[in-house]
Amino acid sequence: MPNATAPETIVRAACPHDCPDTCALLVTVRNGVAVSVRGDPEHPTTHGALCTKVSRYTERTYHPDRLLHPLKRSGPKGSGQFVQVGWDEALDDIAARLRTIAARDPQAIVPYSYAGTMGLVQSESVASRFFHQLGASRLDRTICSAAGGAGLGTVLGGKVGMDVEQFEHSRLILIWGSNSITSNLHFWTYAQRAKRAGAKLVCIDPWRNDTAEKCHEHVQLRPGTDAALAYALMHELITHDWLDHDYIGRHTLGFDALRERALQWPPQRAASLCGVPAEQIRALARDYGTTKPAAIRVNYGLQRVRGGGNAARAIACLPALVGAWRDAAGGLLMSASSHFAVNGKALERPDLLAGRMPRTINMVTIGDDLLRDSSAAFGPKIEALIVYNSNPVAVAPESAKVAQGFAREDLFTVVLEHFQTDTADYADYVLPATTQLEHLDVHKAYGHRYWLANNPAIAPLGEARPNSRIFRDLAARMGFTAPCFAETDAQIAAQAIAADARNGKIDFDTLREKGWMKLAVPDAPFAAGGFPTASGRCEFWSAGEQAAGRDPLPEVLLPYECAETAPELAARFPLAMISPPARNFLNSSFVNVTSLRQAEGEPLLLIHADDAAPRGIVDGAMVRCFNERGSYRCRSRISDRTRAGQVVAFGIWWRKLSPAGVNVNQLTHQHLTDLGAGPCFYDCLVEVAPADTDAA
Ligand SMILES: Nc1nc2c(c(=O)[nH]1)N[C@H]1C(S)=C(S)[C@@H](COP(=O)(O)OP(=O)(O)OC[C@H]3O[C@@H](n4cnc5c(=O)[nH]c(N)nc54)[C@H](O)[C@@H]3O)O[C@H]1N2
Ligand SMILES: Nc1nc2c(c(=O)[nH]1)N[C@H]1C(S)=C(S)[C@@H](COP(=O)(O)OP(=O)(O)OC[C@H]3O[C@@H](n4cnc5c(=O)[nH]c(N)nc54)[C@H](O)[C@@H]3O)O[C@H]1N2
Ligand SMILES: [Mo]
Repeated sequence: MPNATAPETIVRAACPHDCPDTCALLVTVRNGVAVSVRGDPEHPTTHGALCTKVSRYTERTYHPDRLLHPLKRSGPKGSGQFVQVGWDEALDDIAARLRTIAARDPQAIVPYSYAGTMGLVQSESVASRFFHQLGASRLDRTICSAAGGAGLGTVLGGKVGMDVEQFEHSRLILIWGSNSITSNLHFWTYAQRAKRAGAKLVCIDPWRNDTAEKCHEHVQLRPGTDAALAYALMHELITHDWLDHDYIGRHTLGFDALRERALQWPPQRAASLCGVPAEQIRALARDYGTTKPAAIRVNYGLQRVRGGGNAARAIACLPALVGAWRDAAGGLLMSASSHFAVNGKALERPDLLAGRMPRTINMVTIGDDLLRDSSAAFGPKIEALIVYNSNPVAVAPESAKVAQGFAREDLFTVVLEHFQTDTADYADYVLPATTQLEHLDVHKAYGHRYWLANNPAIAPLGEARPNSRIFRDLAARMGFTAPCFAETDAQIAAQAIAADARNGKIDFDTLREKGWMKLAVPDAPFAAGGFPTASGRCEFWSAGEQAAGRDPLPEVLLPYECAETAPELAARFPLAMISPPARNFLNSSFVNVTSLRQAEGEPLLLIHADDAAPRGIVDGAMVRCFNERGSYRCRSRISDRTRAGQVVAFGIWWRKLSPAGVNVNQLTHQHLTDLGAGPCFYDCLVEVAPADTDAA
């Protein structure tokens, strides 16, 4: 037990989680024990406040289920039976197995990682160097934001946009495809300040989420119809001449072509597709066209459908039409990450490939890909998977296939983890990783403009090691002698911050001391154009898209699974299901933290009374939610917060902590988005029945 009178130290740290807010943390340490984690009151966007999840970070760190020793599988795949082994035994054996596979074809080895930590050191630095040197398959890390990022990139030239701190001065804020109170809490603070100062807040979302409840208006559109809505808004801006002709003339490309396309979308046409009254679209366009400054906070919720990339494109055209970028409190924010100058080449060392061009596996289709044999088109069968910073068995789509793939007896799987997740259950070796309190890192953000340092606050628990060290140790056993494998975490962190005007005078040593430092990016970065596109303009019309054989203008593409595109499927599975994040979880992280799981209760399905009644579903009943891909069980909540014809299933539960041992991804599919090859989690038709009947 910590001695309550021992002196305390305060360590500056950063929240590692995949969230736009990337908070600055102050960790209080007494006798080598982290006793509390607080938000830094001095850091503007954190302003001393943490979400319910990270304020419980010590509960997660000292959780009795933390993995503290390397484990080796002792039962059948997926059984979760393991025996404790020493690090040397584990690493020697893993290296031997990888060497044998690599001797045949290193592409049979696949890394699988995402953003369990967003730290640049503990994510893709030593790990990438290791896989590059090995010549392993590359991974396309598409599972979250690929479609939206690609769509935004065609119009603005990258993940660039407003400074979140400026939203408090906006007069109109459209919160589009985002439940900010759940997933972007620190933005909401600025939106609330704007609201108190008289701004109007509008939420554009298929269900009346917590954020919509607190906005002045809710535009409740059908999932996957955002591009049509954006075009109808453009139609109104054009026909009423609520345009900034000067800005359009100087700083945009392709207005005439966009205009022609937009005129095909009168509000009544979009209204029937979006399921929104035409009058509401007209009024929204009037607000947007006549209020200055007007800001859009668009998040990734709307790009998890077939047309997600083009939806982001269409929305990204709006600010330039009305000249909103002229004002720091106008424009749009999806992700700000391209404002940071990160030295990716130094971190990841793609030069270690030395001319080899290994194939790329898309992380969204890992289910199918694990079940493929060698072929000329695919390359070698996947023989080994090294998983870190991700829980694919829970988070990847069509999980029956993912689990089937992971269950292959001939697949060699290593999982670096904090906890025995659904994925770790399928490992041959589970390696205990350190948490953010135990390792060093450096962070950029995607929802604000500060670099942050993460100083280690405590010693690693048990035998846990940082990802960086685990890959270094493996590299040594593989005989990789490049000097970059000898670099320390602090050296790597220092390399991450590129020498670039955008980073100002930031260096890692100063950053470690101060905790956080702001980029040198202007408040209104595009007031006079200067977009990072090929033309330097906001590109309504994209030569790059045309050259790629796609529509040079934003396109309206309906979901793979909806009545218009798949009528036979819709007759059998008539309900559109979306599966947005639960407030107390961060993707599948924190599901095993008891206090947070208790707050969340159990897997819930919102269903409208008009859908529940004919199916004999009563409020609070267990229901079976199913389609051709599978079935899962959850608790029904009859609610007018969703619309008839649409159910909302909150994610992402651990399968083994859910009724029937599966989660919502049992129902989702592996089709890819129009741009960016991303997932279509919210493009999914299902049927729902009371759990005790077997009608299918
Ligand atoms: N508490 C919590 N915070 C999180 C996360 C979490 O799991 N929990 N996840 C983190 C991650 S990984 C990310 S990527 C970020 C962003 O997180 P996002 O996944 O974008 O999460 P939300 O902000 O909830 O946005 C999803 C919203 O989009 C809506 N939506 C679904 N389909 C459509 C559509 O077709 N059109 C429109 N307009 N809206 C649609 C959903 O109803 C939901 O309200 O948040 C991060 N923050
Ligand atoms: N149905 C449905 N599915 C979804 C989504 C949805 O909205 N609906 N959202 C999607 C989105 S936006 C995303 S981003 C993905 C997220 O998918 P993932 O990136 O897989 O995120 P998590 O589920 O949080 O899993 C991260 C894992 O990394 C581990 N971890 C954290 N830090 C470290 C570390 O330092 N070292 C090691 N070795 N491990 C660490 C955590 O313990 C955790 O188990 O899920 C996607 N899946
Ligand atoms: Mo995400």
